[in-house]
Amino acid sequence: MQQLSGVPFEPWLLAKIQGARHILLSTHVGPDADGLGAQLAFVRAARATGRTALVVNEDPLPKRYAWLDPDGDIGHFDRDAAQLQDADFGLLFDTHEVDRAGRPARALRARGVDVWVVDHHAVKPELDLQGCVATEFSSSGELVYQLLRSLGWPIDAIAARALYAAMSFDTGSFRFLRNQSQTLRVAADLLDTGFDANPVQEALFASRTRDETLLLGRLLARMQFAGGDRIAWAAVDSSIGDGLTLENDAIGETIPQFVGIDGVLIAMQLKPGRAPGEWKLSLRSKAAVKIGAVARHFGGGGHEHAAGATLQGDKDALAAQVLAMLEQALVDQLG
Ligand SMILES: [Mn+2]
Repeated sequence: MQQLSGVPFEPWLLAKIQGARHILLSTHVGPDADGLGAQLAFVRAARATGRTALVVNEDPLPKRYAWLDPDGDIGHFDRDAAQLQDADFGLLFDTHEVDRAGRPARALRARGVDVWVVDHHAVKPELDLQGCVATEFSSSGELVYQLLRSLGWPIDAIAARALYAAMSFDTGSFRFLRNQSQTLRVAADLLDTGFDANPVQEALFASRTRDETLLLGRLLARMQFAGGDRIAWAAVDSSIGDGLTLENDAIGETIPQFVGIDGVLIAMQLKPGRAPGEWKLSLRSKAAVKIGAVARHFGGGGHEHAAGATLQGDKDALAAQVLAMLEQALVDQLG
């Protein structure tokens, strides 16, 4: 049975967090600046109140986010599984799917420890969840800001920088605001703690590596158009990265270049998943079209304008199937 709070947070949610002594945080596989920034801020704040708070994610901290974590607080399962031992409460940030969080959340549940969620993605109704899911929030960073304020826990300059990075990442440098002015007020409050926002913006948005840039060139060369040039797409196997040194989901980082084309309303990428025969579908759309339902049709999720799914089968057949659905979505929504 789901028990989910919105914001303002229900007293039972705040009491549950206040009552925990050893909190273990985790986020989705392929961690991003939103989930990681939210984790770092929460960990610092929890420790300042005398609690033990640790982060153990499925995946290691990506190198490009090392600057976010000056004290080395972000752990990962293969190195830090022993840290799970003392946890009396687990919190999943930036996802509400235990399957997307990998082994840390599963290990806690297997021990009978409660694992609750703090997320801003549209929730899957069939899942048994407790915690907070608030889709009106720009980012998990903004949601965790509100959570820390409601708990009365402190946000120092390092935590504020992490939350600011989380918000900036998920809003594409404060462009995708869901028309909530509150997002900018939170960012302003965070900036007032005194950190320098310029290096944050550069690290997030002006830091593409040489090999990532070469990958982008290869992807743009493979890009095709469909739906009367309103869909830009590419379906690639792992050879796209041959000879390049790339981190997890370097392909996914290029999707804004697809949807950023004038006249294109939907971007679609199909790329190798983690297991053999598995493909990762990524979808983005401009405001005029929603693509969340297409991702959900394939068992995935996300937002209405940024969503994804994991597929099994033949790459080209899957791409054709997805494209047919996207073209239908254009007809259904735009006529
Ligand atoms: Mn997020």
